[in-house]
Amino acid sequence: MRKEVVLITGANGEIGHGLIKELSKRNGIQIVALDLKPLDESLEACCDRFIQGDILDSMLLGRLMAEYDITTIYHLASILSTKAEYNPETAHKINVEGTLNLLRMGVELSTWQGNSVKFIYPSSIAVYGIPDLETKHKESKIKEWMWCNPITMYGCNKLYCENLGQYYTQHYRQLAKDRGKHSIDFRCIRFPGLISADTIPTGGTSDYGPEMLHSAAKGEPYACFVRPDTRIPFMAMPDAIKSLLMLENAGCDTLTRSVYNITSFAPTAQELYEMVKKAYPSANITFEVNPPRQAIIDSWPEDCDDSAARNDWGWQPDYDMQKAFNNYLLPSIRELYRKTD
Ligand code: AKB
Repeated sequence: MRKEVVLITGANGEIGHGLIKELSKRNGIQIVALDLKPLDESLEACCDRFIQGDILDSMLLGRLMAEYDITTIYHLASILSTKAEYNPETAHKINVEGTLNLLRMGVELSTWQGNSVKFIYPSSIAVYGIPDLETKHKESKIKEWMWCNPITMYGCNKLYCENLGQYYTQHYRQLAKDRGKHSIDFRCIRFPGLISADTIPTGGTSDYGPEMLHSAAKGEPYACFVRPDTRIPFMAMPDAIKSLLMLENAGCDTLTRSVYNITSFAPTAQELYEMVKKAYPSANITFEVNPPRQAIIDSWPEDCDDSAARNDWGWQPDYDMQKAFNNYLLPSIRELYRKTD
């Protein structure tokens, strides 16, 4: 009897940490985790199996298919927006070819298993590319179909993979006579910048939010690389994890689309600074604008319209900015750095 499992790629990343901890609390869910780097110790007990390997390794994916009934794939592995700009072709390989491998794997598994494998994919506000600040201020709550003209390799990759996910769900091998009955069930969330109390992101452009907070907590100086008036949406990690699980559990007939915006709070960098200073009055935070990174952030929306997610699967964040800082980030971060002292 093949074991039913949930596959999580990019297990060591920020979302992976939160998702694995949350999923492992649910009865009867066995997790197979995959990452290029060795699994963080704190996650070991939560996973049924960890495989150190590459999503570009089709032999490895083939072996996983032979061994397990994979009911859901959370494909989290990717190279984020800033890092991707240093080596765009490598980012393309990992973000697009890696995703393609997993989509294909999902379709093959669905055919064998006679059931659609759920493919849960985190996309990003990086898919948007707003042409100028005037438009950014005017279109303050952007809908899913607006301004999809990304200016980063990461944003291009995410937007394209959203389309691939829909293609593999609805039209894969549409002219073939032996087209299988079952394909994947692709579901995607466009995330804002995420702030976690447990991990510090690497390689993103929204990282100034979490970096400002974690540096202050560690007593280290921090130079914020965007202007104080810069505004994009952010979200506390528990809400991001909640949204993935909600979308995964939503009934097919309630979903009117496969790609959803979600949002919770949208502070300026100055407002973030003030929250951090309130918690850590001696924090040494300055603003030193990095023009290319500023341009990336300026191309992302001030906030998103998440009414489709609210209407279709009841999305609602638990944390506004005050609650995110007071009830989640500050208590957990204080605990984290006390432990590492
Ligand atoms: C990044 O900054 O690249 C990510 C994102 C907004 O998707 N955090």
